Amino acid sequence: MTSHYDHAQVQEFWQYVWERDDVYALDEDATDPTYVLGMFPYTSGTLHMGHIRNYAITDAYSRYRRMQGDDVLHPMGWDAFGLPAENAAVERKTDPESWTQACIRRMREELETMGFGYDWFREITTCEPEYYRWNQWLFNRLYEAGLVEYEAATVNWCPDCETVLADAQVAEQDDERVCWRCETPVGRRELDQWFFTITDYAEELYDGLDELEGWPEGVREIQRNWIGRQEGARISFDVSTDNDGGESGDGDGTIEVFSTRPETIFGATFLAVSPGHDLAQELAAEDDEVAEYVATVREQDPDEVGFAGVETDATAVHPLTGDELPVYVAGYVLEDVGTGAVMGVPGHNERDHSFALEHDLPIERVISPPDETEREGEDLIGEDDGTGADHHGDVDETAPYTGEGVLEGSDEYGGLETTTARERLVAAHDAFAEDVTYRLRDWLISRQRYWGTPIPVVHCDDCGHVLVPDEELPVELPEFVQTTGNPLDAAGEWTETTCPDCGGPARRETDTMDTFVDSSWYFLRFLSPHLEDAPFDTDLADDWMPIDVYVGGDEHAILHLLYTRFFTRALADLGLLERREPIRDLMSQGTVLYDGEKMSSSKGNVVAPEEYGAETTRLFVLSAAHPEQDFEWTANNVRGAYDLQQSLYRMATDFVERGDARLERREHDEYVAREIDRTIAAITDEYERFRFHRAATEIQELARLLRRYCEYDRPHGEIYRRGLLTLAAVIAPMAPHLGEELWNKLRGEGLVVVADWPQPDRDTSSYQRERRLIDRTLADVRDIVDVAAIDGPERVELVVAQVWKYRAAELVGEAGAEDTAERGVDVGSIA
Ligand code: ANZ
Ligand code: ZN
Repeated sequence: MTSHYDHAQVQEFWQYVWERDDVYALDEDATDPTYVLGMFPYTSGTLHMGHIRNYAITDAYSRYRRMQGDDVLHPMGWDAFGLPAENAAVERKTDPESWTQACIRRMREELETMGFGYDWFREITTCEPEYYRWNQWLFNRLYEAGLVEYEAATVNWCPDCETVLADAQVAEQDDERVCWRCETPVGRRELDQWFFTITDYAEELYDGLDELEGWPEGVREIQRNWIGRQEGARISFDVSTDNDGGESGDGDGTIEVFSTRPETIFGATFLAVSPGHDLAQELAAEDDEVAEYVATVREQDPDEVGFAGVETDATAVHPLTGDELPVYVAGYVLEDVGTGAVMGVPGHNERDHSFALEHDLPIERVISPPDETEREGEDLIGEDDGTGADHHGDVDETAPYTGEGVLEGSDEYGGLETTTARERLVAAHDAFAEDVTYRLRDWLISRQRYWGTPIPVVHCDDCGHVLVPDEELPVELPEFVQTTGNPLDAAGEWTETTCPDCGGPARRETDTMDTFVDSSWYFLRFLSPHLEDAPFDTDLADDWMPIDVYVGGDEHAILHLLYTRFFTRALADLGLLERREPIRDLMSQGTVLYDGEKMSSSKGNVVAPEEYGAETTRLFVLSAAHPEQDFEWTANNVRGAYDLQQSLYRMATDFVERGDARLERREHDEYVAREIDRTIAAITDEYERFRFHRAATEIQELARLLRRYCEYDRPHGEIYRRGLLTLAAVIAPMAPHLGEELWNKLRGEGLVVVADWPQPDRDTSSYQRERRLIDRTLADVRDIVDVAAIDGPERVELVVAQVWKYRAAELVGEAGAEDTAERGVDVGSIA
């Protein structure tokens, strides 16, 4: 009698059958399929444990939904462009295309070995022209909609390789930033770069987060912080740039600053504009010192800028006091934040304070902490430093006070709370306008690399930059050549082209797109993967979107998940989509740990899944913890998953081969029948909530019960068979090969993958309650036995009394019963 489950053979057989019967293909006429998606993998060569866990989750859930009768969309594809492939190719003396395709072959085989059920007809690969042409087509649409900008931006530059370096290509060496290739210190350079103006959507993207109820609050909060909504006001200052006798010194006008604390205005002692501000440019044209400073800052690393700056000939007029304030150009003021200009309030802002110290500017306190105002006559400045500095106005080197409080030395606003003063000032003065700004920056999509989507633009001396017309797409990548800089710059023939507008000679854009562009809309391509005249089918998208469940690592909380939201909204505004949010439920899976560290190939601690067989790995990763929890990979627990399979297989084999069953009913049969129904109800509930680990526990318990059932007496044939079939069905989403094998043994026909999800034969709600009561009683008994063993029998009476009181309270207050059941009795505190 062979009752050993030979996983390799079983896996291969059922994988063949699933493919033959095309069981994962989605019916094209489905009206509203359940869309279950795992973040598609970057084609790095092999799957790691994070991938396996990710895809085990989506696979189990999609199989469960299919058995519940849903149409299910569960596709897979490859995030195939990117710098690592270019590096790998250079290292292995091949080209990125061959390397990537080899990775895809290997990874696809691994996915198939694991038995993940994908609709492979929908497979997409982002590095193939039939995919990336749509990146280019979408670029054109975004461009036409005004969402693309071409602007100078500062980039890392290696003077030796004469190339732009991505941040990831800049290495840290003895506190210096050096080129990863030649170790030359890296400089900065201004280059024209392509941007998507995601900032146009900042407000929407921020507000929309409130409605994403199916997203973890943590991810929403990370996005909120990233978008960085700031309420405040714009304040206008009259500025005069008249310098004595200057010929072109008639550039009078106003500067607007943005401040989150407009009520600190009485403490403003200077104005500062960023080196990129119009006023700085204007002044630089006349003032060598300013020009020199502007030029140095531009070449500096952001962390070198510090609080240097240059005073200009311009002066600003304080809108409330009429005082004249000096105007500086300062690198700490960022060009693309707020208005690119600030009022300097050194008494209450850290950066302004540092600047004031460096340039000997007055530091004034105009806000005091709420509790200090009462203490009449006391020194109100800063944390008391014992210098005895008196009332505001004096230079004081203590830290600025950045909190809320009460205004002082602020004319008629003195004595008001900061929040009140803020509102009144903004309402009362024309120079103030309420404003909201966002910290979010535009999305720089230019990469000076080869392995990405060519940006579909041509540069013409006469016409400027011109879009490549849709009918000429895709602009395909030329053959790969290995050079120091961007291989596309070296592709002479490829770069030379003609201008689509005037027909004159022109140069192709050699920047490629950030690979995050590829992943910003791939979930839409899965709907109609072979469509030839559009990136996706709008009608289908309206029917099938959103993604019902999206599972992936939380390292994507910002970039990827923000870009997908941006793209979806932009596409909706282009009329290509109705929905404005792409993802209903989001799940961030936890990390798989090994000896306390993240299991990763870079740490060399990845346990290759094939070592254990697909089923063991799948069962283990799902049963170890809730999908959102981290867990430790341990040989023991892996063994547990393996043993469960063997045991279920043996039970089914023994039953089928011996058929040693009873026909007439006995008393205890009813209990077993009820337990089967109860288990079905409980497991259904766990699957609905992604609690595969608890479903696995239920499975184990039912299996144990059925084994005892057989040991006690010959089992009732029908009941026992129903128990085994139930196990086959409910384990199938997690362990599909085993599920098929058991199903087939017991029924001799049909596939569990397309079977109906089991239903209880009766109302199980009362069994659930009974079961909980039994569990609790058992737990109590166990605790009491422990106490007896440790503290001796004399404590038992006390503990029993406490437990009784606790349970009685629970029965009375029904509402809290569920929680307390999970917490159990803390015997430690009782004893
Ligand atoms: C005056 C002021 C007084 C400010 C005060 C703050 C406190 P945080 O600091 O992150 O909350 N700001 C505005 N535009 C800027 C730019 N382009 N570059 C650098 N800093 C800029 O951000 C809000 C504050 O950042 C703004 O409010 C402004 O300084 C500064 F007691 O204005 B505040
Ligand atoms: Zn032209």
